[in-house]
Amino acid sequence: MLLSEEQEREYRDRGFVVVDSLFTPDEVESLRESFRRDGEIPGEHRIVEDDGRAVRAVYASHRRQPEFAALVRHPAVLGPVRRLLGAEVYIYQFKINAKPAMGGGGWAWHQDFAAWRIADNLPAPRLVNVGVFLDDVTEFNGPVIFVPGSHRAGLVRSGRTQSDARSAQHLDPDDIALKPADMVALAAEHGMDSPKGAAGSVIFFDPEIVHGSAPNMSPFDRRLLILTYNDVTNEPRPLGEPRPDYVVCRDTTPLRVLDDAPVLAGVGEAV
Ligand code: HL5
Ligand code: SIN
Ligand code: MN
Repeated sequence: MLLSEEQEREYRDRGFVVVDSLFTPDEVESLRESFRRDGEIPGEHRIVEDDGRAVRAVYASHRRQPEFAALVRHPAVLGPVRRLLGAEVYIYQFKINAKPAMGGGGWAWHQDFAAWRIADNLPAPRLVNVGVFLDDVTEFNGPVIFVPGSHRAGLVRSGRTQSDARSAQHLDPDDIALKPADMVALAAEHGMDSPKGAAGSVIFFDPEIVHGSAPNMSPFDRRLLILTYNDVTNEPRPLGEPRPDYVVCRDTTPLRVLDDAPVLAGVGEAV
């Protein structure tokens, strides 16, 4: 399974492309169930909102839940990613941003590669992000907003922009947030776009595209799963202690496509 030429062109030009309803409602339900199970497991990999209670994000679920282990090797995801990068790939990061109804927090304007360069000394932006909608995404529940084409100019800022880390476990977009003046200029040049769609839709997006999202004040959850694949030859070269394996996976073994359906029904192995 691959993207069409037009979809591939859109990814390169605009920095993201949406594939509607790539996964069926049954597959989505299986992933949600898996997330419910995984969300119960305490540990550092589970990041909470500032109130100390609601779950903000959960990392590395593909290490604990077979459905997610299968998802990372799903042909509809891994096929396009390998093609976009023209390389063998492994999972650099796996996270689910929970953004629950009635108060799930927002994510500041940022570029992902800035975080990975600062925190992991990652050599190049040779990655592809894959966002999987676990809920219907609408204008109400805090969709991700992209600045189309902003990936083409590289990093806007390369250092931390906030000195107090918001999270002890990972770099929060707050720590590398773009400045208001950056956003004024970027929006004037490129405009903005926020893909909406049914649960099961997927966004492929560039590691250097500027993006962020507002809090979720709606009564609808907005769970977003994000898989980040890295070119196996682009290993991080941490200057100090490497970050925990649940934030930045160390296993760089090239992923092989699982070719049998139903791959999301729990037949995968941990990766
Ligand atoms: N939380 C990630 C990390 O690597 C970085 C963010 O959206 C990706 C900016 O710590
Ligand atoms: C992100 O940048 O990782 C996430 C944005 C979001 O979940 O809205
Ligand atoms: Mn991001």
